[in-house]
Amino acid sequence: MRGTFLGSMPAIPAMLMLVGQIALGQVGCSGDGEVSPPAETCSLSAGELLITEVMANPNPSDPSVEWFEIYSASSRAIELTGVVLEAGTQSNPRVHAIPSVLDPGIQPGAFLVVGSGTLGDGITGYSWPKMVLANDGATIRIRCGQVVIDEVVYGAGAAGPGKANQGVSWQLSSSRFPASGATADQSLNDFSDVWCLSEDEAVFSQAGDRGSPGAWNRECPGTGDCLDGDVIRVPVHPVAGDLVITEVFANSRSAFGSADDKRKEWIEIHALRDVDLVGMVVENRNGTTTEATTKSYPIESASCLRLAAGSWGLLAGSADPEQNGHLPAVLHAFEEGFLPFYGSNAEDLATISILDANGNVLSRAVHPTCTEGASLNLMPEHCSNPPAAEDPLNWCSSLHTGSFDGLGTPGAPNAVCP
Ligand SMILES: [Ca+2]
Ligand SMILES: [Ca+2]
Ligand SMILES: [Ca+2]
Repeated sequence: MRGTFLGSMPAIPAMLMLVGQIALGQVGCSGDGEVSPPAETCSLSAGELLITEVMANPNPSDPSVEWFEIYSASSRAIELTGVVLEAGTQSNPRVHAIPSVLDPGIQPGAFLVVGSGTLGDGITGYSWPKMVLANDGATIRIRCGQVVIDEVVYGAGAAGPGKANQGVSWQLSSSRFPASGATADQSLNDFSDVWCLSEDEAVFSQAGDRGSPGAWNRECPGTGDCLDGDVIRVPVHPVAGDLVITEVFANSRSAFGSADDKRKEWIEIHALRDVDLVGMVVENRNGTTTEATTKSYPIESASCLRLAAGSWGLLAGSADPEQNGHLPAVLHAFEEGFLPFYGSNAEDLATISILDANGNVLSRAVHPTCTEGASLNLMPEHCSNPPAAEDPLNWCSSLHTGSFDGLGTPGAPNAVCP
């Protein structure tokens, strides 16, 4: 039956008994697919089921089987009787209620493909022959009564996945799947950056359609996901109060040469919670006002740049000890080097801010001018108190030796101020 229409075949309930087949035929819809509100009731919560893949424009040389994939993020086996499926534009959706006689159920962590035709061997599916997934875009929705379990709006200009490409599905990045049994937010698949066009080999179509119906998706590049060891995952972005800027080495002259060396300057950040620094921005300001000179350094990396709670991370102009003054391990080195401001005379203040991708300030240091070859060191008693770093009186010039070629405690707890 692979690759063939079965729309004229009778006895569809029997078809659905076939393991691993999407069957075609009448499954309780009538007319154009509109149904009355189901007599049978369901019991589901938002996010228990998620729409994870959409094939709206299959290759026409194959039977035009459109489908979408559902993943169960629930911790329980779910009965689908009475669940309402909608697909189509907001103004004219096709609506279908799953009757008890055809309820396929879905186990935790399992997939169910809802299709308008036959897919292929080994694919667990549910047939909704009247389903239409418009190529240009539409809303796919799963409802239980008036509760929206999940919905995805796709198409050109939509918030979610884009316009359908012929013969290629849109798939939610596997890195964005919640663990089975975890509480899922049905909005997690609402945005385009977590979807990508499938690059899977055909697993269901003789015409070479690409997708993974009923099987795990792959990881999408460019979703803002990051590498943590061998694992690609969603970064844990810090929020205000998670980070303290605890040390600044902004005046590398004298100790290392006659001018500041952009490879030898650094700042230290202390984390109060497990966070990732990828995607954040360091903003250095000469002075304390917005009118003053400002230079931004985006923290760009394939790595998550995890900074564990209680640890001290270095952001520097180089990761090479031979170049950076023999610093200990650097969490992130800026490709263009790094030159925090230090002020040209004793009255000058400088400001360093850690911003998130939207420009919100997560942490800020306002410090006095730096001595040549020595770091400015936030007093140890203030290193877990983010606002304290904004008071220049809480900083002192470090006298600590032995950690690198200058004076300071890079990557380690701060020294007591003299
Ligand atoms: Ca959604
Ligand atoms: Ca899939
Ligand atoms: Ca330190």
